Amino acid sequence: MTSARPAPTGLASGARRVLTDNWTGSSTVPAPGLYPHQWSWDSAFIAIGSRHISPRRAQRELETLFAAQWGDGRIPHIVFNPAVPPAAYFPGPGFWRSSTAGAAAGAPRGVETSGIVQPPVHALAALLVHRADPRSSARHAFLARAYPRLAAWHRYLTGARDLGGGGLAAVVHPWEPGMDNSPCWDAPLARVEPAPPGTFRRADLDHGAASDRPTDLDYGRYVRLAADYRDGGYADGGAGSAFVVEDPGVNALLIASEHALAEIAALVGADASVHRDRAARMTAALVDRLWDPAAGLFLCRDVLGGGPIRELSAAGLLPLLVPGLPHGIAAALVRTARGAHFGLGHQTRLVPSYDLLGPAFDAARYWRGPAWFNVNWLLERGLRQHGQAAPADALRAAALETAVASGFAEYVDPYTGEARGTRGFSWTAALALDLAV
Ligand code: 2M8
Repeated sequence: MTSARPAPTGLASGARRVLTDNWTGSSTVPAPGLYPHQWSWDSAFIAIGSRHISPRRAQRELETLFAAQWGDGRIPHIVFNPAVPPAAYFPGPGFWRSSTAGAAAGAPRGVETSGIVQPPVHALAALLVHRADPRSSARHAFLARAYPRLAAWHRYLTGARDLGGGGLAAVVHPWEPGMDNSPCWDAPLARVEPAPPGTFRRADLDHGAASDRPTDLDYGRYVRLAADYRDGGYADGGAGSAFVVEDPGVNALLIASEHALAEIAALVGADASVHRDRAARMTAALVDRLWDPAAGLFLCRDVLGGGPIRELSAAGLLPLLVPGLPHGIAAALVRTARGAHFGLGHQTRLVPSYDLLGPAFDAARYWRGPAWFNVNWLLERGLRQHGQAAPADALRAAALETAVASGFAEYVDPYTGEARGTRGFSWTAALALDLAV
């Protein structure tokens, strides 16, 4: 229990219903229709919530994802369900062709996956799932089996993905940081020649309003980047990649997860100091490379373009989650969150994904302004960690009310809380449940 105010009526039963309806027997879809497979960071957030319903089910959620890990350590961003018709989602297994195109990178043979990754929230999720029921966790050797998977995952991100050479993990596709059409990607994406419109069919528009989704031009560029990565055998570090970005959200989650991995290591009798040392080194690199004192925010860095991307994204607030963040920087982040760009606690119901005053702000369009529940859950946790109990309590109450009132929407208008995107969205339900208990 994090605050005295009770959760809104119907929250727990509604959230449980969403998570039960979206459970396939081995994992949970983000939402039927729009997202009919297993997504990586969705499953981490879902496990954080479903541990309150069934710790064993939360363990299974993560184990199903880990079973699709590649030999080089990457955890793919989608694990495809073979029972779902190929045309139901684009790009599907026939596009990624992981088991053949990813063979050199160690893609598994028995399951089809995408070849890119998503933010590494998994060690944090695994630790929280373990804590929900340590006896069930021990009985199933959950942490003992998860630890080598998670260690290999972090080695991949800090090794092959240190494409900028400065000690941070880089992303090679806008889908990797999970904030698909963030205005932060506009400049680096402008260098990418889009795949011609007639060469693919957007299944997402069968389920979502075009005005809530990325544009066709965005999709053309997403397809080009993914196809080029695939055609290069999903190898990292070649000359071919046209999009290489260091994102503060991805790296903050990696550092927070590295701290969690240190705790997991201690629990399974492995060396925790490797993880603590790496977390400290990455925290220094994060501050050194991405902190912008004038903006009072962490900025993305365009590795190929050679400089900071001057767009203010909620990803730049996520380092609040980093335990060892210098005090002055944490205080500046709180000021920025409460200021005119993000409006925490006065102008907005929930923190928007992008700068309220930014030229590209759009309250309806996906990651270009709407508020997302995972981002707000992470910020609530970060605020609390840095001693900001009052704004954390207020954010928690707003998230709970908005989750129920919106029908557990995928995202909402940050000012009004009006539902956007799909409804009955799994991580909204899961994280609301986690905030409520
Ligand atoms: C969205 O991304 C997928 C591609 O990965 C899509 O638009 O089809 C993003 O919101 C991403 O963060 C999320 O994990 C995924 C599934 O919920 O949907």
